[in-house]
Amino acid sequence: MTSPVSTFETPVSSADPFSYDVLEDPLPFQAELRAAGPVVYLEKYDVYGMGRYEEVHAALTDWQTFQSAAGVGLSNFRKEKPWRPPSLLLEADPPHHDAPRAVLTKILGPREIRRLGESWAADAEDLLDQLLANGTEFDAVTDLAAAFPLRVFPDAVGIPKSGRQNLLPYGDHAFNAFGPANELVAKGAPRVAELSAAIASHCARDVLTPDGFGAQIYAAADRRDITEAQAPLIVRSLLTAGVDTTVNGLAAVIYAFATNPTQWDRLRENPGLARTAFDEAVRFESPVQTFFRTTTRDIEVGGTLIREGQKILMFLGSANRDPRRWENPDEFDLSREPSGHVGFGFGIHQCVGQHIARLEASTILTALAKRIAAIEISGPTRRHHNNTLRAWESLPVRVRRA
Ligand code: OVM
Repeated sequence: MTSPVSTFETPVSSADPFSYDVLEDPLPFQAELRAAGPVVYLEKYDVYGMGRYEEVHAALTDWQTFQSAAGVGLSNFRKEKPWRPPSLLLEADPPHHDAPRAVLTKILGPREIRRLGESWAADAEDLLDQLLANGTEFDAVTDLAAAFPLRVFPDAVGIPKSGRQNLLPYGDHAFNAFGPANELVAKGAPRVAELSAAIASHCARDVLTPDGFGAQIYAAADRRDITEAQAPLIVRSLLTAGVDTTVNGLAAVIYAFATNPTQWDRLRENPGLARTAFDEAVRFESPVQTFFRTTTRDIEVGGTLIREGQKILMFLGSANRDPRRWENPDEFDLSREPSGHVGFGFGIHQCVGQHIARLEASTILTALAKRIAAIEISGPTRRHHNNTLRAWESLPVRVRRA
């Protein structure tokens, strides 16, 4: 008998990962993807998909083979003009990537941002005072998950007070733009010029407060760590990547607690679990569901030969629920060790703002855990559809005071 080495055929899927049904609930599609194989050809978009942890993790780690500079969306920057000047971090590879990355790594480092914790704790208390003064029912998306980041993050960057209403719509479009040119992108198109101009106006040296991340980025330009021309684009990265992500990360953790009350009891008994809870929610919901890479050479993955120049869709949310890697992946469980999840990516591009995100989340969760004995969903929940984000439009909740 001959060994059947040449009979392997890459599984093919005709599914659309950016369709209404998948965006409404991606879990059934992700399970099919993982079951089909380590690499699946997604014929609708002529891309390869990876839904299992092992391959997603390996691709994220191998930046030499799986490049970012051709864009981390479906659009191939080698062939198509990007909708905006590419990000100097997200859409770049070494060596160009490294100076901007080093600057942000320092500014957003765990020690560097510690000073923000105290004032953010006061902001969290104040927000909850106002919220609970109006009663015990509210929308956990608008009134909490969006309200808190919008209260603390733009000030931390140091942008002007006016124009902040553009941050969420701009981020929503930026994350849609990583996907195909579907109706979600079309819906955002009419405002692109206006929103891009508004965001760019917040990135200029002279509008930024002297104490924020923005000013620190310009200080790095003054030291020649980066060029003066790079500085505004690095500020833009903070404003693009730092708002919708944390809003949906907070919404994810609040939803997870509202639907898992015994886990809320655990957090209340041990508020030191706030950071773990946030990371577990990032694993569980994966606010950033997907990113693409582009191959720089022919490579074999799981028996499939992928040609140079192919787009690869990495399903971070699917990897984070892969039963090959996680015990009971569909359970939100504070006793788990969630580190190793790929919800912040992995490797050289791993979320540079993750310490900020954890600080925002742990601050608001700690304040909530002190005052709130129970959280429950009090009405119909609504997803917000986005080509990249797993997002919420509305989470009506009722809370019981401690
Ligand atoms: C950026 C950026 C980084 C991460 C995510 C992201 C829109 C953007 O550098 O602009 O999503």
